[in-house]
Amino acid sequence: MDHDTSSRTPVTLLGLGDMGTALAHAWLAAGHPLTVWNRTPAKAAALTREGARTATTPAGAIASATGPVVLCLLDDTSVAEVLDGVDLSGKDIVNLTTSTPEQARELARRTEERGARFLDGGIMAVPPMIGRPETGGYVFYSGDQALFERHRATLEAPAGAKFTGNDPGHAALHDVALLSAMTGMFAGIAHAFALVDGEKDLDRTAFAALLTDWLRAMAGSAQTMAAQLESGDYTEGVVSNLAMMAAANDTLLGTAAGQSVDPRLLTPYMDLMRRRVAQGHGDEGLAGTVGLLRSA
Ligand code: FVH
Repeated sequence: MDHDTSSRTPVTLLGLGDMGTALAHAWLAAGHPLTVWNRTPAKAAALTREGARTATTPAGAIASATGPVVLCLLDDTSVAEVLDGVDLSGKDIVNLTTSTPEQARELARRTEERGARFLDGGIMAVPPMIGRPETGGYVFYSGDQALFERHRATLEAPAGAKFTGNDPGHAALHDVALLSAMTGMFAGIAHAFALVDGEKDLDRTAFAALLTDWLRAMAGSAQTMAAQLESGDYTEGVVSNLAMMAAANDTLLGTAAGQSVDPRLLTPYMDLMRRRVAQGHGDEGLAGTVGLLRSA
């Protein structure tokens, strides 16, 4: 790379797992001077050959940091262990470790008490998407907005950056909300494949293409639900009403039984739909199930 590294903000990165290593390569490729630390030092070897400086302790790495100190560790417990007893005063801490909103808020409080500025991040990408803008990977950030703006260009080197607000828990909340929706989608996909799996003359690859197109077409229902939740009118824009969908669930369950498929991934949500219909809201869409979940 022929970047002028003297003009790029130096980055300090703690954690060289799969994601940390991908981030490290991206910052080096973009010409940022990089200091790395990892609990298992061998993981830094290749990066050192590419020009990264290696620190032997988290305290040493952070003490010499003049730009963002990025943590990309396994979990909140490992972050606490790595930062334990380290002087954070005047440092810019950016935590990209997956956490709950409460963990992020608590970490913000603890690091700011120790004199640091704090940003939390939630990575919406897998390692091969890092450093490749065409894949659409990005990171949610929340916390100190001035800190985000100061380091925005540096943070955008590995992946896009979306600031979600001053509440340090909001990046994690966005991250976990999207991952939760993804988990539900994976459950639906597993159920769909289970239905067709026993059929000898059914082409799974062709079926996957149909499934993908259908899920893509249905994903727009999130916008309809958002509009209904905003207005409080859950009948607004309804094209498929809840009473009809709840009745159709019997067909879904009957088919599962006929195909010898356990319906357990579907029935909890079907129960919510049935409860909402029983409350007299069969003319609505699905927005009413949100309130039922919140009062669970
Ligand atoms: N990889 C992915 O697909 C996802 C994509 C979305 C975001 N996640 C989150 O990113 C964080 C790091 O994930 P990772 O893929 O790098 O995870 P690992 O490869 O398992 O590496 C874990 C690193 O954490 C270090 N570590 C673990 N425990 C401790 C500890 N007690 N003290 C110090 N360091 C610790 C570990 O060190 P070592 O095992 O190499 O010595 C790795 O550097 C994570 O929050 C994902 O949820 C990734």
